[in-house]
Order: sequence, then structure tokens, then C-alpha cells
Amino acid sequence: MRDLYKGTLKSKFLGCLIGTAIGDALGARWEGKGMARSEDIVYLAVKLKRLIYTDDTHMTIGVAESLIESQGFDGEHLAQTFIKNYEAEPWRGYGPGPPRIFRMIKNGEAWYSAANKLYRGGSFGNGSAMRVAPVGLLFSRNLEKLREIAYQSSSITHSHKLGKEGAALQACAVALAINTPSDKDIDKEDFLYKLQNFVQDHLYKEKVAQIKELIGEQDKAKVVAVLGNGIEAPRSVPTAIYCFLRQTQSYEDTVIYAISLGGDTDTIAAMAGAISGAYLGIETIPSEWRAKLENREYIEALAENLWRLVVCPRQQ
Ligand code: R7I
Ligand code: MG
Ligand code: MG
Repeated sequence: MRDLYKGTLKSKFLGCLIGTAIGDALGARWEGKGMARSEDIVYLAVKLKRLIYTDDTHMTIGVAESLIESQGFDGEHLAQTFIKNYEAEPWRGYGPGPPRIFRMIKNGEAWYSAANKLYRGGSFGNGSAMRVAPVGLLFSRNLEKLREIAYQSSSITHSHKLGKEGAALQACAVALAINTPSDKDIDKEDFLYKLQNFVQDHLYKEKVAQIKELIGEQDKAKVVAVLGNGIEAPRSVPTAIYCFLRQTQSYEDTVIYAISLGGDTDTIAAMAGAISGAYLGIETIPSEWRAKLENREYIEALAENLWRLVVCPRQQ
């Protein structure tokens, strides 16, 4: 059945969300460790019976659910969706900030101001970039709207400008991947040129320039030293984009390479997997991996509903 829509927009939406979840679930088994050999990650992927995702996917699901139910962005609704999902499954490995913010909102703080109270001016962790893929899907045809909604969706938990900008950059990369047909090669220079023009903060501009210089680099330690593999948005979003651009023709290679860099592996593989899946489509994600993913059908249904919202907004 799947081949009927191979490479179509629907397949790309499915590829993006399933690509996020598989990158997250596989990467989670390596989180916090050092660099790894690709063979070891392949071996781990074969050995695992189930692919269990973490907060990255759990919050991506929340963003998708809220965008669908609200037929677009509604900050209060999204904040309440995050809280509801967190309370149902608090064991998903959330970063330290979001649960504290959820408590503040439950105690009456507004969704748009609670996050400012953390880390003196808001978090620049990668927690808002890791979950932003549905925003990239829904607003891929309007990058200014995409920026606005990425910022707003970030500001619920990550109001530091580097947190918001990281979310916008990741959403833009997903949008560019969606907008490139899967049978057309990605023009890496053009992809980076568009990201460079889109992103506003000078630190990210510098990082995007560094991605270009590092394409083809064999030394993983150098990649990590320059782009990072950390929990902060500026040290992980550009890295994820780099992982995609190194091997645009293979979802599997993209995710394995992302995990092999070590550090915040679930998040970097989730973000790289989102971009790769959005470009290549669901069929290119190994079927053995898809079969092991928990909640796969539910995540696919969300992707399909987001796709419907884009192609026939009034029928939702
Ligand atoms: O960003 P966040 O939701 O965490 C996401 C990570 C991903 O790797 C997930 O897979 C999960 O494991 O957690 O959580 P935050 O608490 O907002 O930010 C994460 C970390 O970034 C914080 O614990 C801080 O170490 C760091 N950080 C900051 N440090 C100093 N000053 C974020 N913002 C600041 C800051 O302003
Ligand atoms: Mg996680
Ligand atoms: Mg992580």
C-alpha cells in the first residue's frame, strides 16, 4: 500500500514524525556516552526488540496533537497538552526545566511568561527545537509564519533567544526538506544559503557557515569540537542539520552518524531524523526499525492529520 504514495507529501510528513521517533528511540540508548563506532550502533539496532522513545518524541506528539486540535497554534492549548502528556508519562526522560515550568503554569502563571523565570531569562536548552518538527511541517510554505510560530511554541518552555532561534532553525530545515522533492538531489549549498538567510542570530549564522566547511570531514572529534553534541540548542541544532547534509540519501546513515557523535544522541538523532525523513519519505526508513517503534500507528495518524490540515484545511 505504502508504495502508492512513495515520495509524496504525505509520505514526507510520515517520514518526518516517524523519523523523529526512531532517531530519538535509538539515540536514547547511547545518550550521554562518548563517540561510538557505526557498527556498534547497527548491532544495537538489530538487538533491540522495541524502540522506546523519550521526551523528544513525547513533546513532538504534544505539538502535533495541539496543532491538529486547534487547527493551528494556540499557546494555552499547547501548554495544557504538554502538561497533560507529562503527567500521564513523566518517566520519558524530560530535561530539568519543563516540569518546573509545568508546575508554574498549573499554579496560575501564564503560558507565555512562566519560562522567563528559569535560568535568568529563559532556557537555551534544545528542548524546544527537538519537538518543533510539526511546526516545520505545517508552515513550510510560509517561512515568516513558521518563524513566528516556532518562537511562540518555544517560549512556553524555552524563552531565551538562543532557544527560540534554535527551534526556528530546526523548523526551517524541516520545511526546506519538505519543499524539496525526494527524487531531486538536495543542493547542499543552496540549502545552507537559505538557512543562513533565514536565521537571525549571529551565533547561528556562524554555525551554519561552519557546517559548510565541515561537509566531508572524516574526523568526528573535529565535528564535535566545532559544532558540539550538547544539550544546548546552539550546540545541537546545527549538528543535526550537519548530520543530515553529510548523507542526504540515507535516513539510516544520517541517524547512525548522529548517534556516533556521542553526547545528546537521542535529541541530535531525533532532529537529524526529522529532516532526513521529511526529505526522503517514510519508505526509506528501514522497515525493521519501523516495526519495532512503540506507538507507531498513533504517530503515523498524527502525521497524516497534519498533512490533511495542509492539503485540505477546511475539511479537518
Ligand atoms: O531543553 P530541555 O527540555 O532538555 C532537553 C534535553 C534533551 O536532551 C532531551 O532528550 C532530555 O534529555 O533533555 O531542558 P532545560 O532544562 O530547559 O535545558 C537543558 C539544560 O540546558 C539545562 O539543564 C542547563 O544545563 C542548560 N541550560 C542553561 N544553562 C545555563 N543557563 C539551558 N538554559 C540555560 C541557561 O540559560
Ligand atoms: Mg530525550
Ligand atoms: Mg536528549
